Amino acid sequence: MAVPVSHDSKILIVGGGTWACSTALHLVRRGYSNVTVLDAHPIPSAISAGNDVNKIAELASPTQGDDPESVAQAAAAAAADGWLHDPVFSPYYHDTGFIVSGSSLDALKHVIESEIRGREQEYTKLDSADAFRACMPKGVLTGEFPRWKGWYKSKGAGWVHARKALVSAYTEAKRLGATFITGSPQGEVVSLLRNDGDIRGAKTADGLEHIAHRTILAVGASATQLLDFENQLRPTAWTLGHIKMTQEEAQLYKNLPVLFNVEKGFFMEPDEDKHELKICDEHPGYCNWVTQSGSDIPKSIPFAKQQVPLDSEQRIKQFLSETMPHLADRPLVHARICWCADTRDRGFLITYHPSHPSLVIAAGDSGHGFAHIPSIGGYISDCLEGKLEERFARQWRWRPEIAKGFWGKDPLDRFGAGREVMDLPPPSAEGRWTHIKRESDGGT
Ligand code: FSA
Repeated sequence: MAVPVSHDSKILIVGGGTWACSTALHLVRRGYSNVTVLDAHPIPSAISAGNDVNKIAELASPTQGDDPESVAQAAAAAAADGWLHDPVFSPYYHDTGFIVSGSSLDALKHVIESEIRGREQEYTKLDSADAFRACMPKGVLTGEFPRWKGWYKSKGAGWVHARKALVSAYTEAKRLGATFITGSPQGEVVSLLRNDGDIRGAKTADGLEHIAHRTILAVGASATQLLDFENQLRPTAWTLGHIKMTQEEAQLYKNLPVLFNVEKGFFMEPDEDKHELKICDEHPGYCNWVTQSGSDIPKSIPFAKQQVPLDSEQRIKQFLSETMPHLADRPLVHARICWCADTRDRGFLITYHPSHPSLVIAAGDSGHGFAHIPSIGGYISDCLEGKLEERFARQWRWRPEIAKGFWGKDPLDRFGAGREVMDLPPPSAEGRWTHIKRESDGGT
């Protein structure tokens, strides 16, 4: 056993993205006085999935159950509480409503089972193109919505300004005393410090060893590059593109509900600063498979790219042509891939490492981690203190037994793009990526 943790223990957080900043904030709020965050990029990091103009957020109410759905709902309820009541986060939540939809029978069945059943009274059914169009001001949804069926709720869900919420968590954590060492080489972790079977901190690219009582590994999809996760994590990339809107369009598009088709993609209102409309095409994700020596299971290795594969751009255009054809020919002014890390059951992985007693794992966002920024750091802090409620500890445990064999192609309940996890083109295969020119603005 590692020595018990106290408020003056040195806590090292490896990573400075969504979950790391949330954890730093929760720890300093609890009175920890020696919290250090390391990240290779200044915050908000250009490669953090959380560095984004918007993400979908849905409110949820608390529940006591200990089955996977109840645990996920209880965690979502804690996040909702933060979005509604924590001044660090509440300015960034926009309760504009949500449309969830699909086009094929399989996808619609999934939407009903996962989203609608038991909550029918919250939603209005959308059965025709006119019904979709009526959810937004005239002139926004001009498309034909071929074969689309959906459900609309006007409140209790919407979007969050991801980057602003991330920066807000960072700023408050820093104000309350957390130390952030960012940029390369000083913040770039090259390895965890192994000592006597335990992890005692991390080494940065400048050669410094940051020794700590506890190390929290919260580096999102990069986690498998620092530690063997026994096949539990699959780094997977999603894709987004922006188009430029005029001043008048930005006005017309204000406060729109989120429109999400689980097999085509989604959009939210244009961002208020640059008047850009972000569109994501929906699909089971892309991986970058690399064979590993000594293992017959390949590993997906993230790389950064401010472009998307051409087939993704095609799907973005297709989504626009079905919903807002007047925008379908507008060029993308920005695009990027954005990495998440799936677990086999899409539950989080928040636990002490089974054989390194001073190492806390905070991983496995599974594509729905951002919306938890107000609260996830509280659970990670509970884990650090050895008091994570039993039902969360069980669902989020170290669980290689469910991740045996190669599961890397499993779409994991996602739709779109033929329901296949796709291979990313190599970063240098220029002919297979968009060629969007934009001065790097450090953001997304
Ligand atoms: O349901 C949601 O919270 C939308 S998450 C956005 C998204 O792009 C997913 O649509 C995708 O399937 C993946 O999980 C990454 O995140």
